[in-house]
Amino acid sequence: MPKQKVSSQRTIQEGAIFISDAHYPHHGEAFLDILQRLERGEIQTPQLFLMGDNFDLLFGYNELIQRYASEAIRLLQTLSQHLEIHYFEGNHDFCLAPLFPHIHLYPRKEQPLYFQWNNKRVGLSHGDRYATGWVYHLYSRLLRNRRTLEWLKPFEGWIIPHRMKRLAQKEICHSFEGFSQRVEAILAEYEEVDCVIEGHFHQAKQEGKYYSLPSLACQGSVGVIEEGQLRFKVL
Ligand SMILES: [Mn+2]
Repeated sequence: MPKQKVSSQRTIQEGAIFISDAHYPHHGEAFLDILQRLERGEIQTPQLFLMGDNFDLLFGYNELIQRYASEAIRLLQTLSQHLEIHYFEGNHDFCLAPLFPHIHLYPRKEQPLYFQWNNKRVGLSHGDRYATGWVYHLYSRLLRNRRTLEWLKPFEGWIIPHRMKRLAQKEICHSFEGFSQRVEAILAEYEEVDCVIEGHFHQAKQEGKYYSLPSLACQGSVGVIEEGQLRFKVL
């Protein structure tokens, strides 16, 4: 099947839903629940934005890792055949192209993307790209590489269950000291934007033109475009 066309030339539409940092399958069932309700038609939207870290650990070129979230993966594969889905890969979910041929996937190195929203220019990315050091950049590039993932495969029976167990126990919901300064540094990286929408920080707050999306795992809420506003709400 040919890749679904972006119907709207990178335009954010009324009713669009932004889900970020669900960290599924750990930290609750809300992500799977929303996908199931979308499939049953109980939740309707013209567009779904998955803003990264929706899975606590998921990457392509590996079958074992998919077993931890097989139903959510299957639902996304089915939904994406008729629903416009944009997926900004995060630091926990990357190299997803082999899994989701019908989703518009944006790896870290392609972020940010710029979308139109009413007459505004909006910068979007997962949020781990800016104001981080070179060690993190190098680590990210090495890990998000097909060869690295294939090279790790013989060790997967040990590495993946161990990582999953550690991640399940990790405390992921924190308040952020000095968040305003961080926001200033991030905004400086975007070109001529009216606003920026990111996940990653789990803050569920707006600071000027910067929206830090709620984490579905932490606040239990998502972003929804209602009456031209980005609102945070529980679905
Ligand atoms: Mn993240």
